[in-house]
Amino acid sequence: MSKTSATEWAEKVKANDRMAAAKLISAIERKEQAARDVLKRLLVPVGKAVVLGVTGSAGAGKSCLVSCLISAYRKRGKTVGVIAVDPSSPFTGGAFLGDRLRMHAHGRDRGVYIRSMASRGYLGGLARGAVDAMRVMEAMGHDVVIVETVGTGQDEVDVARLVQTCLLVLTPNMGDDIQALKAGIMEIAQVVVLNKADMPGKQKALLDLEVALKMRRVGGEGWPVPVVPAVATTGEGIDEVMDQIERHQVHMRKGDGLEQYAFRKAEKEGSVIIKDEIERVIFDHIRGTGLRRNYLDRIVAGRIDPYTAVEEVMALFIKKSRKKIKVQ
Ligand SMILES: Nc1nc2c(ncn2[C@@H]2O[C@H](COP(=O)(O)OP(=O)(O)OP(=O)(O)O)[C@@H](O)[C@H]2O)c(=O)[nH]1
Ligand SMILES: [Mg+2]
Repeated sequence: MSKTSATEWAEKVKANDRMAAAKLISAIERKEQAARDVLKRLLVPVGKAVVLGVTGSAGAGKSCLVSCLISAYRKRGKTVGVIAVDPSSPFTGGAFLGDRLRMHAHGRDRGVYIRSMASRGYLGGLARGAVDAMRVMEAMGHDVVIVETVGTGQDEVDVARLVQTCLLVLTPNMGDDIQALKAGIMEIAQVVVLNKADMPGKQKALLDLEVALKMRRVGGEGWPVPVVPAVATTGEGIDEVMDQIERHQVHMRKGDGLEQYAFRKAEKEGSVIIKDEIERVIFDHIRGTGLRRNYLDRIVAGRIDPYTAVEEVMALFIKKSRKKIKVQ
């Protein structure tokens, strides 16, 4: 792709051109070189947008909650960009989220841009796609960017680390979520929303959460993680959720908090991108040499193990490309 067209494309995204943004996110999903060319031209100042994460197990009510948050921000005159990274969603790239997700109400609002990421068929590419899509949303100039992810794997934890304020959505019957707490997802949440507070078990769940939160230092320096009961289908408790987000934003942005966030984000972005790029560069390097097939055949025949195979390929690559590293 020519430099001019990449620059033009990037300018369109920065001017909040929705078609250009949609095309770019599709190109990101297909891992096209063109996407990389445009992304390089989308430098965004950290902290301009409020960046929120909404995570929690499947069906906890994340999309309903996001829909409530959109309405609340719109009432305050803020524009909102949403990325739903949702493996259980039947919707793929470009589609507006459907009825079940209750976001269709925002479909015609020009101040709202919702995009679900096609995550099926990706292996380890989920976080990278979301990282890039977040950059696109911020570059478009939205006041608020929200990322919805199912909080089960490392990818989602990675995405949660890239946001400023992460909301963990739990429900009163938390069998699975207790596992999530153990798995460490809780450490990255700054606000816990006990959704479906209209269902039985609310009081017990609140007590359990209180105990779980007391047992560990969570949410970052000097921030006691609040638990807010809510009913995302009716909007009950959303004002309190908004207040807690606002409180955390103030807390996070004071002192060098924003700088710390920028550092954490850059570190995470870097490590997510480098894993992908190293794989790509190595495969490009050996493409057409027959080396890959040779190793695969030997692995299948049981003559070599995959660890040794990867070590050998890496060694070959590193020998060829090693130059003196100079830090600028
Ligand atoms: N009773 C009750 N039902 C709710 C509440 N919030 C959401 N639901 C219902 O729970 C179901 C799942 O809601 P979603 O918002 O799609 O949940 P999600 O976490 O986004 O689901 P995935 O994206 O598939 O992981 C829907 O049928 C909602 O109507 C709530 O507060 N109370
Ligand atoms: Mg959802």
